[in-house]
Amino acid sequence: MRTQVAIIGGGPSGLLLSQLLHRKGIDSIVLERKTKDYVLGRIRAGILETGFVDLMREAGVANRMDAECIIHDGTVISYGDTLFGVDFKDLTGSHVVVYGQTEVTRDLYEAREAAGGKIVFETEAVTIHDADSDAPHVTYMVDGTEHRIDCDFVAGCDGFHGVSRQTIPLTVRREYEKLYPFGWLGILSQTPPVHHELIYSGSDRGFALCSMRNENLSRYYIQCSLSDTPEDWTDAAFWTELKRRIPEEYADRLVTGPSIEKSIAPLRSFVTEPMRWGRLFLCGDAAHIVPPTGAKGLNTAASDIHYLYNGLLQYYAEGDSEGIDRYSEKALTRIWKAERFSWATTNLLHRFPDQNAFDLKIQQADVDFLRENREAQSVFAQNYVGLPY
Ligand code: RFL
Ligand code: PHB
Repeated sequence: MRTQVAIIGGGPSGLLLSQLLHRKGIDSIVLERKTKDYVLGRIRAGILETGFVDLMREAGVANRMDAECIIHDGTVISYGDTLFGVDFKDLTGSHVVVYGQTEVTRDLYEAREAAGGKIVFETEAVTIHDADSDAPHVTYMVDGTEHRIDCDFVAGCDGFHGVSRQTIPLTVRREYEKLYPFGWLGILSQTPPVHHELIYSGSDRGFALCSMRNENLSRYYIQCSLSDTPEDWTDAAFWTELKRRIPEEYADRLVTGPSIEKSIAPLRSFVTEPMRWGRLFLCGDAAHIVPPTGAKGLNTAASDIHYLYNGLLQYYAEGDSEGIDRYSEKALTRIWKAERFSWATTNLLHRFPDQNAFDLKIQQADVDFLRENREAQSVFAQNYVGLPY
């Protein structure tokens, strides 16, 4: 088989790239290790920056999102007895939207299938060959048979545990990582959200987040121990702990119900450099991970796709490789700022096992400064709604 761009990974990064390229007449094949149902069953991000929304529009897949998404003009931050709102609209003129990653992925799959796009599921042993030459190719197995795709470029959109990043030799690759000594336990429940905005709450029992997917679907998280498993937490124990970590006025009106999904994610900051090796480009979680506190995971994936898509367009339409040559540099410049914001917001609101009384006073002072200072709120809001591409 031959295609212009071989895309490893059928998550949001890979599908979005494939759909954008298709609209410009550039051919791609997506290889996905799992089944479509498995990919759609993963409950992950819920907050989209306007840059992501614009890309979905450019990809021609925004109709349902435009009809069903919820615009958020601000958020609530709470820390101990301190409670305040950050007004994104007032501070930046912009906003974010609530539309789940599951829905984004579903819309992208529907569009690719409607356009006859080639997506191969349940691929095994995907291997990228000769990425540092002018003629790369990818081999993979399905049902015990080996297949080969010859291509111009390979987009590594295969997430943190994929093969693409590992293809870049260790002599070239440099990795930066920070692990946090806790995870997030998340549940999804068919209950109305406790508040019309998200509530980010630091408490002496640890962090909690009240989020949502729609007016009758809530997503809540609590900071948990890395050794915890979802089975350790009954729904009742989760609700009790959540109520202890959020301001009383919200705890009193929280509507609880059975969880329809419960999972734990460890928190990690990670960046690999460079994001390009020859004709292989890394995008999204394959290249970088942020702790979810800043809602930046999926949004940084989208900015990578923006840079790569425009670079490939420039290459195919004008024969100019400037965009793809500068892909890694452009993507990383934006990513490191999202890494900084996600790290800082995590530090601001979580309890760390080794925090002493001094550290807690500093945390409170940081929160107080943010509450009192419009410029500080403006910096927070600019980062939250998304820095320009
Ligand atoms: P994905 O979504 O991981 O998709 C990668 C796809 O590649 C496939 N794959 C392979 N396919 C073929 N061959 C191989 N060898 C392959 N290896 C892997 C995988 O099956 C998968 O389908 O990466 P992508 O597209 O870059 O998208 C990134 C986002 O998914 C990610 O940044 C966010 O979901 C991060 N994230 C969250 N972000 C937020 O902003 N808010 C959240 O609440 C939030 N929760 C989460 C998250 C990430 C999680 N992970 C990765 C463990 C919760 C979790 C549990
Ligand atoms: C979510 O709704 O899943 C969500 C929202 C905001 C975050 C992280 C996760 O910062």
